[in-house]
Amino acid sequence: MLPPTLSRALEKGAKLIEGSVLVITHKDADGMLSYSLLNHLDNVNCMFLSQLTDNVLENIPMDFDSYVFVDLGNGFEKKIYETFSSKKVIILEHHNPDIREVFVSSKHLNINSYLFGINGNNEVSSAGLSYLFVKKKHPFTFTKYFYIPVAGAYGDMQAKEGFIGLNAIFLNNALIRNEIYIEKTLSLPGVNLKPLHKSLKLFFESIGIEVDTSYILNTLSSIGITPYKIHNMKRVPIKVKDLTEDEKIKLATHLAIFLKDMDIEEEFLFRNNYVIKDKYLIEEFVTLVNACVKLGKIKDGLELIIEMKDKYELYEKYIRFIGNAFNKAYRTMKDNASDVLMYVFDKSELKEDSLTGTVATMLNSKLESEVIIVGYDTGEDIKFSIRSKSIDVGMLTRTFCSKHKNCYGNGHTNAAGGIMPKTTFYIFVEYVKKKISSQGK
Ligand SMILES: [Mn+2]
Repeated sequence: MLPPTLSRALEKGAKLIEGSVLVITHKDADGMLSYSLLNHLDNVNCMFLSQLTDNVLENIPMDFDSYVFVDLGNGFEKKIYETFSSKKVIILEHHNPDIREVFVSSKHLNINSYLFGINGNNEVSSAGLSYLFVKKKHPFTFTKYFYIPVAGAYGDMQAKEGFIGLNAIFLNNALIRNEIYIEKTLSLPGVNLKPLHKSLKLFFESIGIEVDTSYILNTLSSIGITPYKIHNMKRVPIKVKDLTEDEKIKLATHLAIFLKDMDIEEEFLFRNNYVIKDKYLIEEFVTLVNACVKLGKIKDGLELIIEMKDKYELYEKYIRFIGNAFNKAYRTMKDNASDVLMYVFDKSELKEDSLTGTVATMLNSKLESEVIIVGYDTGEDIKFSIRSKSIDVGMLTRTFCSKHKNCYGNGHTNAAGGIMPKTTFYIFVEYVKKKISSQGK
């Protein structure tokens, strides 16, 4: 159930926003999903930011009637209010505010989930708040798109232990309306995004077995699966989605026998997966949304999210976009056993400052270390993303930023980020290391 206080605030917000609207959102999957919902308001323009700072705030165009800050704005409430004092402003946030202060006026509304007793770390995403907001604005016509807040929660890694709170309500509604169904699928990494032989290689690696590509290709042929197909007169590797039901059964049977011979539990082979609109597995949907927004392809993002158009080709592009940078960081970090690992890219190595988050998430899943920090050197500042498996890096980042000049940072328990002057950034890294070692890790 929606807390009545939140319901009233959303209602107030729906009445407040009018005329031309500028949506200012975060350049990640949850931010893009939020925009796809807020785009259902009338007369909407958008702006994607990888990080809000005083400077960025001052450069936001002033010629709109209303402003919606979504997935960002936490910590900037006062500043936003001062900058847009004559405008109508709503902040839709799920980042933990340090001060439980409401910052409200007749023109300014701060809808941060925490102010309404909702944990923004795992109970609701920005896409969730955006859904509820648009629903208040168009209560009778806005009846679909429950899958979008579900994807937003997944994108913000809120569903690691299942969907809870408002996220669970969105999921139930999506299931009831058949926007999402649960399917048992082969548990292969990168399923449908990577070539089948690569997925299989990663699968074997995940259970500690090194096999070479030719072995996998031969095995596939030997059980009657052709690992390549002809597409546009070219020979391209197949993906799991290209397999017929019959071939899937053949492959699953073969893998099951293989695992049995190796004394490995068969459960490894299948898992429950959420399928969105009969088309995308939730993880690939979110990856593709992320690819669209990071590549600056907002129109493709909307076509993907709202119309379920096929955007698989953008994944290849995205991988080329980040692949080299990821490999470089991974190579330098992989043999280092420290608790805190850091890599700072310069402008020639990483094409976009908003990619630090993606690279950090990828490194965090591949490396054992407690904390991963990935920076981007802008010349004066370091824009960074920080990931951890068990430490509240959001709190660490916010605490540090509140005590140091010209530092901006925000985040959730396992994922945070910000921007700092270079010298302060290295102090921050030491601060994180000290915090980790004092926890006896
Ligand atoms: Mn978010």
